[in-house]
Amino acid sequence: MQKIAIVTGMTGQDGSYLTEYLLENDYKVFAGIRKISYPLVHNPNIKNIINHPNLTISSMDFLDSGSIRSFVSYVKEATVSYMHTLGNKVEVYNLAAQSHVGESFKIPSLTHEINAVSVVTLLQVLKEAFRGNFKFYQASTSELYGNAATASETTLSEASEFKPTSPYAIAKHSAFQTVKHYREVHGIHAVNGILFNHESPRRGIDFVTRKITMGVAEYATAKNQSPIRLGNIYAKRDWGDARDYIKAMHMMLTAPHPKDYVVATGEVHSVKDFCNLAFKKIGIKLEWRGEGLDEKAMGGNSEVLIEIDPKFYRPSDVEYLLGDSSLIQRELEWKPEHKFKDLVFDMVENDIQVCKGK
Ligand code: NAP
Ligand code: F7E
Repeated sequence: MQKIAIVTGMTGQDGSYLTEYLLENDYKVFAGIRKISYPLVHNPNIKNIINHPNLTISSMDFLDSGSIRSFVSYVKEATVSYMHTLGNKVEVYNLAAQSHVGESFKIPSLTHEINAVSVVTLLQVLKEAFRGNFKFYQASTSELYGNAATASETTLSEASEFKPTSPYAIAKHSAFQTVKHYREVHGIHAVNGILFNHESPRRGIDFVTRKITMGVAEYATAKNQSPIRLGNIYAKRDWGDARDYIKAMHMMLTAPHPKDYVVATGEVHSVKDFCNLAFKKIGIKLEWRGEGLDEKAMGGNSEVLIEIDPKFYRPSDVEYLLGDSSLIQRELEWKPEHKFKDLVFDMVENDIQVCKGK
């Protein structure tokens, strides 16, 4: 029986790893991408798969509902012969989003359109095209909790309260409810993966982890010796490895019953911890001096390696996110394989190779 998957957001961090994983597992994958993405052949995330015979790439932009309709209709036509097999359902992984929380404060309407409204359109179009013959994974997020845990520093689970505090989180909260609606009212196998932060060498350059590892690599290769400028270095996150998290997405869609799960490591670190470890990889022990906007990290010969820049503060930030993923570990036997230190070192090493042009 041919397994079919639709992936949105294939050019991004998670979409590229997930598509690779599905192709390795004998899926035929249909990816909807926006053509304004920079030329696909130059996108390092997808260089391993771009010419794969089981991958079909089509144009689809969440800001154009007609393109969502055409894309789904194209996949329906292309897969109609496979769909006659009883029990064969298309697996849809909805990963496309305006995924930058800080940016969402500057472009709230666009963020809402892409992250919330498009999810309604996509689900409705899929329901019309495939009736009940599809399963739906929604890339939900720990940002839904907002600062629910900050004061008490508690662990967040499926039972914890959502208190979204950014336009990004508000839009993702709306999408979360939409998915629940299609599951409960229309009987679709539709699930929300409540994923805590996850990183990799393919992380977008504007997210704090990659910004730090690229800054360290530029320093190590003498490409750029100016200080890395950061915002809130006291924010704490439960950082996992994207290569573990995409497996959780697949497990959720192939599980017998649709359910929302938290995916997290259960370990928390501050942005400052991340900086210390990233510089340790190149043999530098940071020395922190000063407070507030004057806080700086110095290297061995007293040169400034990190500075604070209020430009990177957000109107409201989520200070503390630590997840409890015991439900998915118990019910679906998912577990995080990669350790935090290995992730940080891997990202620095990868960026050193990028800086050397390899
Ligand atoms: P990412 O690297 O930023 O990828 C986002 C993807 O969405 C890209 O392929 C991007 O395409 C696509 N996209 C953006 N706007 C679009 C539009 N208007 N129409 C169609 N596609 C569009 O994000 P990620 O880190 O892989 O995250 C994947 C998903 O998980 C996102 O929904 C994110 O919100 C969610 N999430 C991420 C994390 C995390 O820690 N990484 C945690 C929880 C949830 P272009 O290449 O054209 O820009
Ligand atoms: O920020 C602080 C910033 O942008 C992490 C997305 O994948 O995970 C991600 O959202 C923390 C925040 O990720 C800088 O204020 C300090 O407290 O790397 P980030 P995020 O906002 O946690 C969630 C789960 C998602 O769903 C999102 O899609 O780091 N921070 N200085 C900084 N952040 C950035 N970006 N840049 C700085 O210079």
